[in-house]
Amino acid sequence: MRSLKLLFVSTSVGALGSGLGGGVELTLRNLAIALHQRGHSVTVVAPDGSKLESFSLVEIVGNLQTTAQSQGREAPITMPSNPVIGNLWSYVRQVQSCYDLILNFAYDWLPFYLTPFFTTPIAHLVSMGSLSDAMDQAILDVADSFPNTIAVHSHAQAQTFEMGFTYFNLQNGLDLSQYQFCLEAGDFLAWVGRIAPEKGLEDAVQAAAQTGLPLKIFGVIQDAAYWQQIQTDYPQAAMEWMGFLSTQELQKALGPAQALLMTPKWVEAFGNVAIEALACGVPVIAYRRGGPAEIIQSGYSGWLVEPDSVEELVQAIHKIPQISRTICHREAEMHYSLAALGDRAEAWFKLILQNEAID
Ligand code: HBI
Repeated sequence: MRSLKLLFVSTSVGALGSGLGGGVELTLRNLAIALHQRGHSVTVVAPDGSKLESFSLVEIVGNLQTTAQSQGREAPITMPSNPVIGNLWSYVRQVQSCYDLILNFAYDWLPFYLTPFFTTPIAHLVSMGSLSDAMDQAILDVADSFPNTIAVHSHAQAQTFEMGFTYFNLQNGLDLSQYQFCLEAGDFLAWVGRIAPEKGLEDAVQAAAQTGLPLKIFGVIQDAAYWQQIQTDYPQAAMEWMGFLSTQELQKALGPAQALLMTPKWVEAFGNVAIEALACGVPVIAYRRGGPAEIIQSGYSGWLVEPDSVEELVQAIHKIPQISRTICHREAEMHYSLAALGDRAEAWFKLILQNEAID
């Protein structure tokens, strides 16, 4: 495939490196690295204050968007005065002819609405499941008019958009060179994620307590009241909050875990923490729900259990010795490396640009 000139347009809820952009920041960086490694040129345009090592970054001023997941299904389409999302796409329109393909990472109405007005093709990586009727319709309109230009991270995420549309399942990927394979297991269980109700931490605490294994908890305390309630409800549980660690520190502390517990109450679009655990050789025990259920092969790289069943979590914890940590590590290498992500991204771009000579 010939070298493409790619323009990445970042999420609109925060500057890159601020953490406000959540999983999308990691995805954007990993995709840029994967595609750069294959000889494509990547330019990133993002809100003012963004940081992204070793890529040309264009910073755009303006007021950030309100996070889509904090709105309701009937939420109207809104933008603040001097919206950064509007300024981002005004810049993109001016420079579009310098690029072969534009990749949108924002979960906002404007980029989807503007798609037919652009001459350079726009590919959209949808970062979350269905959240509002307005966004569903905007995504559907683009999927209908521009086949293959919508990508998601899992089939489960795509299925949350009831109306159904053709999509490309990009899944996700990590820079595995940052994760150390840890063959010997220690004597604790792990849980990683934002400490918030949709992540179901209370189930992991109950399950761990029933097995007598301590639970190490990693992640930002997003909902302090929720965290306080868990400590009040389960005073006997051997659990320890390890803080919100950098990738380097997280993988070091996570490596010796007997297993990672994933207890999502909502449909996780993907579940990056599942592939971080596999990369370290840590089996994953997860509810059969959302992205993690498409990453973990039950009995092979971990165990998938009936959603919301603490009892089945406990049974799976007793079956951890049946899982090979070497196989967990190899699963990450095979499907979730930057090379694997780059393969999928190129296949997606080929589908979009198939009418143009890019081979
Ligand atoms: N909300 N309005 C809006 N726009 C985004 O781009 C967006 C968001 N919420 C979350 C989000 N992006 C990212 O954190 C994804 O990683 C989920």
